[in-house]
Amino acid sequence: MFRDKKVVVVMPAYNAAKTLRQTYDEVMEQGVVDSVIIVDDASRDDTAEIARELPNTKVFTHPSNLGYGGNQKTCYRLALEAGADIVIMVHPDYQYTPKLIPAMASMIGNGLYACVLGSRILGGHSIKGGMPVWKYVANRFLTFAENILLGAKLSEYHTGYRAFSREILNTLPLDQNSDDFVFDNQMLAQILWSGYTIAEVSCPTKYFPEASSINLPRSIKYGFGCLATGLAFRLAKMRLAKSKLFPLDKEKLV
Ligand SMILES: Nc1nc2c(ncn2[C@@H]2O[C@H](COP(=O)(O)OP(=O)(O)OP(=O)(O)O)[C@@H](O)[C@H]2O)c(=O)[nH]1
Ligand SMILES: [Mg+2]
Repeated sequence: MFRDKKVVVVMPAYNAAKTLRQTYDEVMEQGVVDSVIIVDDASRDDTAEIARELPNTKVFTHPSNLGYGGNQKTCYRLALEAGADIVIMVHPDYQYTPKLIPAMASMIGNGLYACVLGSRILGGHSIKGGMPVWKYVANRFLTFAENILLGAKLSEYHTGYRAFSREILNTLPLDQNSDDFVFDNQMLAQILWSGYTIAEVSCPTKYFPEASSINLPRSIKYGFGCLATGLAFRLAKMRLAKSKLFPLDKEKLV
């Protein structure tokens, strides 16, 4: 709990057996998390079996692999059903330290922000932490392009460490988004479309052999998806094209 608010951590999991327990243990050590929801996207390893052994944890298994975005849709639906006031997504591959959970929960719980990101770029140590140089360069380029297209000023759009208020999850048309990795990007664009301010905290980066890491072909697809999202947003703002992702009745004019 943060004050009287229920804090739920969601973990979209796919072949995360090697790192799931360690991530879970550190999440619970923070002392503010009421329960964990793990959605297993038809993993080929023991992710679901390990998840079922964890206390205070709801495990949901997709019958077939839907993808990272499809997984998150289930995560947020279940978190709302569980009565969460503050929802924090932590990847079960132990790349993001759970030690930031209390800080992120308080920024949402105090009513200051409806969305907080753990940024790997802000601290300036992402390459030292093992982020491949090509990922760093792609991240910086896409972030630059998206800041222009979306009219925002974020240090990165590609982190998987995110906290949300209940209200924002109820507001966004998440079902319209992709089931693939670009879901993450579409969600941030929808948050900006709805007029919310996105907060960032710096987060150390960790890359190690057991961690899951998106490969080059999927990264390229993701990169083009991000640019397409930014363009769709800008065209919708200029009233030049309609987009289901960015409905006019949810637009906040500022
Ligand atoms: N549901 C689903 N989840 C996936 C899939 N691939 C990866 N994941 C999960 O999504 C999370 C992020 O995937 P990663 O491959 O680590 O991608 P990333 O963290 O955005 O990129 P890196 O910075 O390179 O690690 C991990 O926790 C995986 O368990 C998939 O095909 N389906
Ligand atoms: Mg990863």
